[in-house]
Amino acid sequence: MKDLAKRLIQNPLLRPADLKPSLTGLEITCLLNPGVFTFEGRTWLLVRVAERPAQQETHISFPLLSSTGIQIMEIEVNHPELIAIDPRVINYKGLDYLTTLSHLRLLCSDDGINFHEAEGYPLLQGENNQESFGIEDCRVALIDDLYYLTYTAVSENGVAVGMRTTKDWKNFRSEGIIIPPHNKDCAIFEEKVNGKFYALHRPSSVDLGGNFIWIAESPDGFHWGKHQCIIKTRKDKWDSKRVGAGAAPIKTAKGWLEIYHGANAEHRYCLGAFLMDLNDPSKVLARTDDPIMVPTEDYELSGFFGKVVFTNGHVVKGDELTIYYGAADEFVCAAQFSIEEILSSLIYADVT
Ligand code: MAN
Repeated sequence: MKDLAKRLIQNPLLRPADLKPSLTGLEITCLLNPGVFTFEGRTWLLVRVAERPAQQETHISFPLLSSTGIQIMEIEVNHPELIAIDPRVINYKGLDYLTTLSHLRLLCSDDGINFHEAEGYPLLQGENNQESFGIEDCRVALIDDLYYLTYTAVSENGVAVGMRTTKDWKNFRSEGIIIPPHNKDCAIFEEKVNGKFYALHRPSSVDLGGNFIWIAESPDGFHWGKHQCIIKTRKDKWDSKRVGAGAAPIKTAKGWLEIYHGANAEHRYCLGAFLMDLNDPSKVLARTDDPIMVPTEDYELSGFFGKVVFTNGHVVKGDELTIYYGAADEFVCAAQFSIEEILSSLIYADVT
């Protein structure tokens, strides 16, 4: 299927071998799903780095954070109580675990293409028992002079939205879990609307409801309420199984434009877009019928988890939208779009 993305010829911009593991004994398995922001005139990525020990044929092993540091869990591949059918998650003795432990790493660039690790900036790791399986897929929103980081905080208690704030990327304040499990894909609008903060997020219910996008309001950016479901999965389409917001919505004359991911039952992740009312973002005005980006390149089709394009960060310059995205859950890539072209592909009817 044709899509609207102009992929950079330099893709993949980053591969696991490009960075050093955070600890001796671990390997970087995946670099993926970066948050993106501009700071001191440069483009920055907050890359998700997923690590685990080198795997042996006889055992599955992965790191966990505990109060005493990183511990390695090792399970025999033939263990009768092990279910290992998804490369990302396993079930052992009835409990779910992730196969890698993720932290977030800061990389910067003068041209938006060549990124290097910035010296003197910390890496961001899970900090407490709500983050013991790692922190993932961080969105960055700049409001006034404060950066709001919203990320997926994973632990045995579930998958939740954690928040940290910073002004200088050296000192961070933990704001704790702002939305409890099961929830992820939280993107805060970078401007208040009628004096209120707004955020998109994605609760999941296994038995009733679905993996739908919701919107919430807040008086201060930390306490969220008035939740409403605004975008649902669509039967038999590319986004039939789950949908989730990308980065902060883009303000256009026609409304707030959101790039989102959608997956089908075969776990193929594509990107689409929808448009929210400028004065009341809980009103969805339009949505793309077809995806605007589909995994088609080799680096998107095969990797740690193939057939995935997943974005949670971008840079806007006039009509040019550069999205940074995780490809096949293993590489960091970039692609450019025309915002006008995305707006023209929206359908103004039957949007949920
Ligand atoms: C989930 C998350 C993402 C990941 C996709 C595709 O939505 O774990 O981090 O990129 O699945 O595997």
